[in-house]
Amino acid sequence: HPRRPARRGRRADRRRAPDVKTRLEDLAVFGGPPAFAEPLHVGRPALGERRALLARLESVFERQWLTNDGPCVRELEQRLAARLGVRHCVAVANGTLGLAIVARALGLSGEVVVPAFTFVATAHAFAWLGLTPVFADVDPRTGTLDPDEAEALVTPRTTAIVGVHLWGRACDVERLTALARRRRLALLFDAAHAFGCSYGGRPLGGFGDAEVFSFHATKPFHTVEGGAIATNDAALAARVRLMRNFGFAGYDRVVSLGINGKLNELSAAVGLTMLERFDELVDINRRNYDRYRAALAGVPGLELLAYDEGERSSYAWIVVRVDPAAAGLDRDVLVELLHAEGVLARRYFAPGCHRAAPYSATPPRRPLPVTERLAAETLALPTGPTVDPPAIDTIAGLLRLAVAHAPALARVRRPPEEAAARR
Ligand code: T4K
Repeated sequence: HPRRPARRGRRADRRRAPDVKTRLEDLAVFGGPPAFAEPLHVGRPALGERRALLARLESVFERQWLTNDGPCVRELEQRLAARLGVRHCVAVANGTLGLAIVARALGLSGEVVVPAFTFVATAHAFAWLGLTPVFADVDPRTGTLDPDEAEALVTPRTTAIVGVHLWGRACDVERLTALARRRRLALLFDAAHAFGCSYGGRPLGGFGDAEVFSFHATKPFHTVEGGAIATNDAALAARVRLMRNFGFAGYDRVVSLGINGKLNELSAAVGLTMLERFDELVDINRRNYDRYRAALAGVPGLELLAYDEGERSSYAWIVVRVDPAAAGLDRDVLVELLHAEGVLARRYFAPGCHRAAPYSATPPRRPLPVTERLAAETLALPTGPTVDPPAIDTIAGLLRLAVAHAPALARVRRPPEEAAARR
């Protein structure tokens, strides 16, 4: 198909979801106007009720107590512990630091088994401490750490197993718990995606030695930057609290190694306000997920990641797996096409961590075929309150149109660097 100039007089209306495109020549990669003039992001932050937030911020400024274990942080920790059903919840500056602090508090050394298919922060948190992340493959069905693969990587130097509740779907907690007990290893969960999700009907947060949440702005519950360490182990919680604040046990008494991992009062105020709206946001995400499911039904080669209806989920991730054999084109062609339309889909999580620096310098100890495939085939689409059902129909329509004309589109693929440079 030749490139056609954008049609005049039909600029996308910002207030109204654009029409579903039905003709190949209307696609932006072929010169048509982008479906969305205002780009749609994956991970667009939501906020709580603005007035409630401003009132909280006002009281923070009135108190002149801006950080260092202030009243908003304490209230947030209590509310989170209650919601997660855990005895201790320690708020931290971000999820990465949370993982690193808990690793230190547990005295980890040597090697830590982590899934290769995750955001790079899972590995970085341990590598930053001089530990060696050893990458294990994941279960093809859930994308989470495969317990057999994890066990095969345990050596005398291994001190911990780290599961990641990818996209809010729980790891095989039962088998990982049994493995950690059998091999006398610490068990941590990177619960960065897992706030508001459950396993066996219990909220994620209370499993293993500790679970670590991220409250980054892109998460459905957030504190702008932030995170929390959740645990039922009182001694571990006490150590983590000390380490979060330079090891201070009193006015001027330092009793352990520590770092600055504190959450500030402004962030905690955002968190308290977000909590009031969290269930409503989950309902919106659920609505969007159902709409995507209906709109993508029957498109060959596109499989929407399913959430377990028997569990609680935040439905915060809309993940599509693109099977190139059945769809006739690959994930990267769809990413290119969507970006041209103003739909800033993400290739979460590509490449696998083992292919990112500094880990790529060392070959993985075992092959990682499932990670390789998932990293090449998964695509995250926008959701949250800024994405409404008609927009979802438009996005799904683009994907449907692309797959229907796969051979013509397979040619639009460009190297990712070139595509990024054009954005
Ligand atoms: N473990 C796992 C499994 C994780 O996924 C993460 C973080 C961590 C550990 C570490 O937790 P933290 O230390 O971050 O608390 C983003 C987030 O920064 C990161 O928190 C998150 N996972 C990861 C999955 O996504 P990037 O590098 O993809 O961010 P960026 O800047 O490309 O933004 C993502 C999208 O969100 C973009 O399309 C733009 C949009 N966005 C972003 C921000 C910050 C907005 O629309 N507004 C905004 O304010 O990492």
